Amino acid sequence: MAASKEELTLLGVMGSPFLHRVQIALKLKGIEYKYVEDDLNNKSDLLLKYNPVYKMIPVLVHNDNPISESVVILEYIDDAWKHNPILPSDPYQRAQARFWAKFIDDKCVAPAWKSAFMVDETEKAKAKEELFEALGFLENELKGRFFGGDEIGFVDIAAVFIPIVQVIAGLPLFSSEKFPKLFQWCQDFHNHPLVNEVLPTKDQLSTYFKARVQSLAPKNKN
Ligand SMILES: N[C@@H](CCC(=O)N[C@@H](CS)C(=O)NCC(=O)O)C(=O)O
Repeated sequence: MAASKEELTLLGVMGSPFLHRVQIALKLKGIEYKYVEDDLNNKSDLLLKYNPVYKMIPVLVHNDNPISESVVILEYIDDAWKHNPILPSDPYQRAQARFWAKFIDDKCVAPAWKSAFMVDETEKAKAKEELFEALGFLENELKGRFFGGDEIGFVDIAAVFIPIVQVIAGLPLFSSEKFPKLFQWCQDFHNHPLVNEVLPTKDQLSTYFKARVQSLAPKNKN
């Protein structure tokens, strides 16, 4: 399937790891698109129209067909543009990649966020413990330079929040002693030229984090 660039629009907010997942996938495939920055404190009509269910970014709109949920969008991109595949071709390896991407969303994202931003020290320590348990599985899973082997793949892209928090924001989630392979992966992934091109700057990230911490503050107190 081919698409002209004016038919592809991505709604997002700079700094969001979920947005950057999609941007990395589009960059790896060399697909051009129109980027539209949204405002989560004053959501656009476009966002409400295209993602009325979750009202969340990112949303990819292809020929007026909206696709939501970053991991679903990654799979869509890989299905729609077959070159430079993100998922492996072997069915079992594909299932494994999907499993680990789901694991990252279910077990890593929230504890990482809490261990970086939670104010309550007890809750923060609890989140860190949960995060370390989860990262232990990822450390074990990392067999090559990237989760995708020699090249970046689905799981690497799903795990982009790690270098975003650890390297760009400078909020270390873990040390090289604790998870040596993951630590090295984090540097390699962040320094990958295609990835680096779409990652936010420190300033963009700090604006995003401040807004998110404020809007999620009541939830983070629990
Ligand atoms: N599971 C979603 C999560 C996306 C998400 O959390 N987006 C946040 C920004 S980072 C959002 O749009 N939040 C809307 C809100 O807080 O009202 C995905 O993978 O796309």
